[in-house]
Amino acid sequence: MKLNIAVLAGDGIGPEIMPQAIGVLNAVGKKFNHEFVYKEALCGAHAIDEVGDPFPEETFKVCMDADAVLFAAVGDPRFDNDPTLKVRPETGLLAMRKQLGLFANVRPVATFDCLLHKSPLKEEIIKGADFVVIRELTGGMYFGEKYQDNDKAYDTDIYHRHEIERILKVAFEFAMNRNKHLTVVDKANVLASSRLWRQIAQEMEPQYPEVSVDYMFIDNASMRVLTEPRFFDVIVTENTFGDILTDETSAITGSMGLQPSSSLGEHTPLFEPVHGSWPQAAGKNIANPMAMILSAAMMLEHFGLKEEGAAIRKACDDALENNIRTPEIQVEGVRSYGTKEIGEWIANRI
Ligand code: GGG
Repeated sequence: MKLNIAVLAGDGIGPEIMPQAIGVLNAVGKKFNHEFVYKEALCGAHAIDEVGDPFPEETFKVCMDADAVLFAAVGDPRFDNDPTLKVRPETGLLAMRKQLGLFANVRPVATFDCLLHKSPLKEEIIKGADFVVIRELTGGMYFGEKYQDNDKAYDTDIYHRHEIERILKVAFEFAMNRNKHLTVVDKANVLASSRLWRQIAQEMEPQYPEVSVDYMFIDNASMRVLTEPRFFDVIVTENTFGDILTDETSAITGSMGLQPSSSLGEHTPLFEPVHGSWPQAAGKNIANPMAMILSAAMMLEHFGLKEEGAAIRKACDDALENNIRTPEIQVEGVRSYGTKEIGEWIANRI
């Protein structure tokens, strides 16, 4: 198979973790006889610095022409402390999702047996946890009308029926292909937008009679993912709740550096780690490249390359089992490995 891949390394640790994913993909290409063609493009703070736009038109074209986008992360503290700035690295991320129509962000949460003790949660609670969070990605407060002056500010949490229906369809279908249990997470006791989500989910239930559906408020869900993670199979939720909930679930996996994701929708699918750009770690060769590498595995699986995806997952498991780990998940007293060394180890293991 030939895949044209748009490569958006972005900011912070992005330019360090991206080459590791590419090294692993090259090893997969060699072993399984596939051709992966990469085209790099600018996004985030780098793109603002170079062309004044965090998601330039040229990058959009590269993404649209590609079969898949591999994206690392955006964000730069230079843009964080001036509340009046309208152009930020993150506005590029939102523009990218909107312009590519990437409305469904799929974030799997699973444990690694050898890392159970690294979680701040009790092993007997998290062992065997395996669920997927489907986060709506192009609506809600992130995109609703905003206003800000010195005395007042607001964000509008707006959802339209068609946006809710299409993400719920993705979630029901995921549930059909898993353990047929869907949890709709909302705040329907307070928010009108949540009540519309709940109403539409209830209308759709009869189309999926095999799926058992429950409804949970976000505050309760935030607690239950940590106290009873095995309860969940597929969670579907709106943009902001999904962002927060999936950072929280890194407590289950043991590190933010282990959570990959895919973003699916109308145009080119995109694959990215859940974590951000971690600017404090940039240039130090300490960032965990596994979420980026596992995002590449999700990309291959999306195109039906199951064996190839499994080979990457197995190589990552082997690295963790052999203590080839970055500092945040390393066993006490054992030397930890750098971003580059881990990437190379995994690529050699393919
Ligand atoms: N790889 C994800 C990333 O770059 N995250 C930075 C960020 O600003 N995230 C907000 C969001 O995902 O909505």
